[in-house]
Amino acid sequence: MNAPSNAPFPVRDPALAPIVDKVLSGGRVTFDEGRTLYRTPDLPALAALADHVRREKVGEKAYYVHSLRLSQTNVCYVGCTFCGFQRKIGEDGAWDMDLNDVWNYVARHAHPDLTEIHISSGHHPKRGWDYYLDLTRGLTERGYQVKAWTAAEIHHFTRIARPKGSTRPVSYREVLSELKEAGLVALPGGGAEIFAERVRKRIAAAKVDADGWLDVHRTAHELGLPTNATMLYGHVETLDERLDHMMRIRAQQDASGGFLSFIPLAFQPDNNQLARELGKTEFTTGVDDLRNLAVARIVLDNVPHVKGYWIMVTPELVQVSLSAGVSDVDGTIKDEKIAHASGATTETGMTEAELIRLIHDAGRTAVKRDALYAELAVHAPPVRDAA
Ligand code: V47
Repeated sequence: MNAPSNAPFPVRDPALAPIVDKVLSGGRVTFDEGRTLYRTPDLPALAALADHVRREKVGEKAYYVHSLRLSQTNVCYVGCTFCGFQRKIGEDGAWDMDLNDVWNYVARHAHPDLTEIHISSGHHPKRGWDYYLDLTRGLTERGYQVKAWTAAEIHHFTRIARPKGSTRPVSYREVLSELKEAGLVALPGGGAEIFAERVRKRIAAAKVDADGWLDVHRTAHELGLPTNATMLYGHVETLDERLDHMMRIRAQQDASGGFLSFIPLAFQPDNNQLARELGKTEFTTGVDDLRNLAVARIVLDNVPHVKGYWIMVTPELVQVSLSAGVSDVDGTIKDEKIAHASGATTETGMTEAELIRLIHDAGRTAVKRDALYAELAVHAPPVRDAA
């Protein structure tokens, strides 16, 4: 039995029907309505609603970028319990590239279509501020768009950017301005984890707190640097804490407007302390992944894109999620290390042809973008023969 609703798709859950009608008429969901989205048994209607919101925003386009992931070090002093990537200096498996190592690495992965270098690495306790500026500048000079430095790293930089002998704290604004001057074009969304203090204390106690994370992004937006936002889910957080996380991002976006995309990150449960503490060996389920992406698309009505991160939830799930709110499939990535250090079972990269096929088989137009969503090439899906 369908519940009464004006939707152009069936809605069976009577609790969902008024929310569907509200969203279809342009309304914004409240926290309580978000709870209903997370709990409804009517997953097809939830996905159809998210799909409607996606279509209103981007039409039939699904975006990807030709990218390279650079993890120049896995040395990190922060000690987040969910992370299997981190090593201490001198520990087995630790690495730390100097600038020449980085230039050689990038030259090894060079490709005529490579546009974005996304840096994702550790907080090295010894590297000085100039190293990060030189790294950003050097990659920019080689013709790449640098999307780099999470809010947690920006927070770390305010400590190391202080001139010797100075006691004056360096601000987020100063650090970000210098990086922008060196060529930085955007910030990735990492380090957000879950904002709720209860969870943060357990999984990322020594990382920048929620207010600091949001403050860095606000400052970046004010300086004209767009950013992304992530949410790490599938560990100890409650559904209310996921919603609280999204609501804070939505409020920040209302205020400063520079988020380009939201990326839910599914907890990878291998080789990390949190998985051991929880006795967890299973990945998030497809329904949880899909529901989470759909809820994000509906709740985050002011964020242009929801990204399906195929590295963590599989290309197959991301392909299906293109009909449940997702408008971006990230990119070729090439050499992902963080998720794979915690047991990700996917490849560490995909070719552009594979990404285009994934998008086309979902019936969408594949749009190659740069780091700032400028459109570089449009690949319409091939016409299927009727037989
Ligand atoms: O901040 C670490 C997460 C993030 C695990 O901005 C884990 O376009 C799951 O931020 N299980 C880094 N997640 C990756 C990241 C990202 C990814 C894709 C796109 C963008 C973007 C940003 O990875 C970290 C942390 O939240 N992470 N360990 C784990 N075991």
